[in-house]
Amino acid sequence: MIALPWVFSPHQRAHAGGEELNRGFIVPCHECPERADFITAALRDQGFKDPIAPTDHGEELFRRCHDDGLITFLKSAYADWQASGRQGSALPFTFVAPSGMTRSELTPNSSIFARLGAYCFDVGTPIVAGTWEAAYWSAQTALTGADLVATGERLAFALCRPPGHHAGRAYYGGYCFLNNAALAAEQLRLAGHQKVAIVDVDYHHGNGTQDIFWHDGSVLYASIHAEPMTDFPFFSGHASEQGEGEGTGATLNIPLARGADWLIYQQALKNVLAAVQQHGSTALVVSLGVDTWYGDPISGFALQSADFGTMGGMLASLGLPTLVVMEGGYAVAEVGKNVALFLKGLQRFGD
Ligand code: Q9C
Ligand code: ZN
Repeated sequence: MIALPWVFSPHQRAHAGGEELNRGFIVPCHECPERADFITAALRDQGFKDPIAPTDHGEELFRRCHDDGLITFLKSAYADWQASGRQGSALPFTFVAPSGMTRSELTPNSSIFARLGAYCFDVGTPIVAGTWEAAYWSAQTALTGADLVATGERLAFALCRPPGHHAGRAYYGGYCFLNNAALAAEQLRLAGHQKVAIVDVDYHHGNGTQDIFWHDGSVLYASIHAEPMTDFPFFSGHASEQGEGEGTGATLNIPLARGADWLIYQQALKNVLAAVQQHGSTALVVSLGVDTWYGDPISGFALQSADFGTMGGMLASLGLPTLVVMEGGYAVAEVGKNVALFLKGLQRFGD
C-alpha cells in the first residue's frame, strides 16, 4: 500500500464563524472547526500517521491566484470591522449592482460594508478575528501538500479548512477565502509539472477554481456537481462553460440533478478520467468534498460511505502523483469516516 502523508495545522481552527444566512434562514455556520477534528480522529483510527505541520511559504505565492486587493482586504477586514464600532462576525448585506463601481475604485477609507460587498459574493461566509490566520494556514497546508507530491510522494492529503474552491482571484464566498487547490496546482507547476489536472468532486461547483484557470489551458478544471438551476453557487457550473482563449476545452463541467446516486455519479467520473488522460496532465489535484454523501445537511446527492472508497480507487487508476485537498462536507460527525474511506481507496488501488 502506498504511503499517504497528510498535512494540517491547529491554526486552521482559528476561524469559527457564528451564523450564516442560508436559503432565508439564519443558521449556525456549517463550516466549523470540528470538521477538521473529526477528520483527524478518523485518520488516526484508520492507522494513518500523525499530520505533518505545514511549512510557512509566506503570502507572496498567494498572488499567483489572487489579486493584491483581496489579500489586503482579508488581512485587515476584521480589524476594520471592529474599528467601525462593530462586534460579532463581519458579513456583507449589500452587493455591487452590475452598473456599480468596481473594486478598484474602493479605497481603504470606503465603508467596511462597501468593501465586504465588493469582495464577497454571498451572505454565508462570515469573517471573524481568526479568519485570516486560519485561511493563511489552510493555504500553507495545500502548498506543503503540493511540495510533498512534487518531491516524490505518490499521494498526499492536505486537510484544508477553511475550504477554497469558491474563492476566485478577487472574491471570496461559499465558506472559502483563499483557493487552496488552485494554489497547490500553481505550486506543482512551479516544480516542473507543465500540465496539472484539478478534479473537483465537491457537491458544489468550484466557481473560484474555474475562474482562476478559465483562460489557462495548462490546468484542466473538471468538476462534477449539483445542477446550478437548483444549487449554490447558482450562477456557474453549466456544461456549456468550457473555458476561453488558450483555456478553451480545459474546463469540463458535469452538472447532475439532485438525487444522483453512485450509478449516475460513476459514469460522470469515468468521463472526467477520460478528460484528464486526454489533457496529458502529469499531476493531479483532487478537490475532495464529501458533501455528496446522502446525509449531508445542505446537499442533495445520494452517495453512500462505501462509494467514497470506490471513487478514490477510480482516481488512483490514473496513476498520477496526486494531492487531495479538502473542500466541503457538513454532516460533521460523518465527514471523517468518508474522507478516510476515500483516502484508503486511493491508496489501495494506487499501486
Ligand atoms: N444552500 C463548500 O462546500 N451556502 N461550500 C449554501 C444554499 C453555501 C459550500 C446556500 C454552500 C457553500 C466548500
Ligand atoms: Zn461543497
